[in-house]
Amino acid sequence: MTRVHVGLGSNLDDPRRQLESAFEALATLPESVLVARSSLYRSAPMGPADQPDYLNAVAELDTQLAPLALLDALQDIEQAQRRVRSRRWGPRTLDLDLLLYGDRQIDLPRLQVPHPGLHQRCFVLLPLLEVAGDIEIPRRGRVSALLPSCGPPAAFRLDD
Ligand code: A4P
Ligand code: MG
Repeated sequence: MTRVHVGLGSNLDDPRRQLESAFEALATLPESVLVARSSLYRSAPMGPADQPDYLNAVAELDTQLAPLALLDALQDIEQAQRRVRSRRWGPRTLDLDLLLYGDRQIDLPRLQVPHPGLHQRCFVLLPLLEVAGDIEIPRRGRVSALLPSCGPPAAFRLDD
């Protein structure tokens, strides 16, 4: 088993419900166990401003799926929640990013791990800290060292 972290994001069609369904789907992934889920965090959009605020969260899983098989499974979940890919950084019902795959560094056309933007994004680092503690991000350092210089946008934890 390898411990992995998945970032969830949504800003369309009832984002809270989108993230709830995504957590349910992640809990049923083959050869995998959902270990922990973070709170939900709200933030203004990074990128084009003419779109709704986002909700983001992080899931922690143990998996025997290889990295590309896991990416396929994440994209199947996105499709099942009717994600329509339009412009880059545009609004979406569900975005699942493979943030970390153990301590592996992967640089394939379809998959870069750690996720390229992870270390700069408050809306990823805050929920990651909640589930993974002060984890080391390959090439980037510990979450606690990255948090002071993350964002904007700022991210705010929602009450449960
Ligand atoms: N891909 C490569 N590496 C990965 C990885 N580690 N995890 C490839 C997932 N996918 C990865 O992704 C494009 C391609 O990236 C995939 O086909 C996959 O093979 P996409 O999800 O179709 O495109 P995208 O998400 O629009 O682009 P990108 O650059 O991945 O954007 P991000 O980084 O996902 O950011 N603002 C707030 N507040 N909160 C957000 O969550 N998210 C985005 C999208 C923009 N603004 C946001 C937020
Ligand atoms: Mg993405």
